[in-house]
Amino acid sequence: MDKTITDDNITLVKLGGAILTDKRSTCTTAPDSQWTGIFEQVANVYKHHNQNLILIHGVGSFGHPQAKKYSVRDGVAHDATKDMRKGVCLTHAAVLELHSLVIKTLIGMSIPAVSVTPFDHVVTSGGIDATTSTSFERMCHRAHVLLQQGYVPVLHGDVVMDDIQYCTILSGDVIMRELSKYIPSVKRCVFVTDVDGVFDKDPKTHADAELLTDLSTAHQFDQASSSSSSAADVTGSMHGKVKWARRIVEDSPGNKEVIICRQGTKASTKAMSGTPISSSQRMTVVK
Ligand code: IP8
Repeated sequence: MDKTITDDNITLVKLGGAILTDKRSTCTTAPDSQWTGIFEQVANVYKHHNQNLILIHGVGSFGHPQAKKYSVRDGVAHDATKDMRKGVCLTHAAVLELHSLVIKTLIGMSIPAVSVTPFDHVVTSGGIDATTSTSFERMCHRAHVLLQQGYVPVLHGDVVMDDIQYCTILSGDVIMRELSKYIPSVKRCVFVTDVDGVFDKDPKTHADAELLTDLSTAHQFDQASSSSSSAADVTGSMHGKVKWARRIVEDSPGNKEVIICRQGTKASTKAMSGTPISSSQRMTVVK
């Protein structure tokens, strides 16, 4: 588990909930072969490339269904009749169940993975969009220090307490943005998901959907055709990813590469390993 850690070559990788879990049911992981394949790919990148990784994972069916049922994202702002405390407990418990499996799998592959749980570090003020980066500093600092000590910090989407609306949902996509702001030397942020990148239409329902290999932050989507998900998802699925990917680029124009790619592909290995990206890769680079 020895590795020299410097602040160069830090890559942030978010493993989406759609690849780690079966989003059609509740608290169900992806099939074993897919699960193992995802972490073997990460482990190979960690062991064979000079990258210092901070991992973030989405929660899929371990958190979204519970958060949806109790309207945890809106807290008491919209539904004072729901038992918010129960919603917080059930959502956090489900998230931690998945998180524990992730950590154990990584350690089993000799990756020095340690947990940084947002619930313990972040308190928002009036939901995510109204909250300033100051609220995320403790969490980001903790992850950065652990990285410098030679660990692979692992964060995850979570429920967090909110000092105005009682609670809200913090997506791993937002965590990616906050970490990249807090650690200016981060050069690359990679969203690993179940599609090759961002398409002009939803590729799961439109056979003629085209991959957008370069996505400008100014690109306008056709809302009607670019989203579809029957599964519970309280953080916006691909739209959420694109929103926060754009913010990462806009925070630091020209300084960070933001890539959206599919798990298990050559493209995602290149993206995670810091290899220069060529235009022939099947992925989306947000610019
Ligand atoms: O799956 C959502 O995180 P994400 C967190 O990264 C919860 O969007 C608890 C729904």
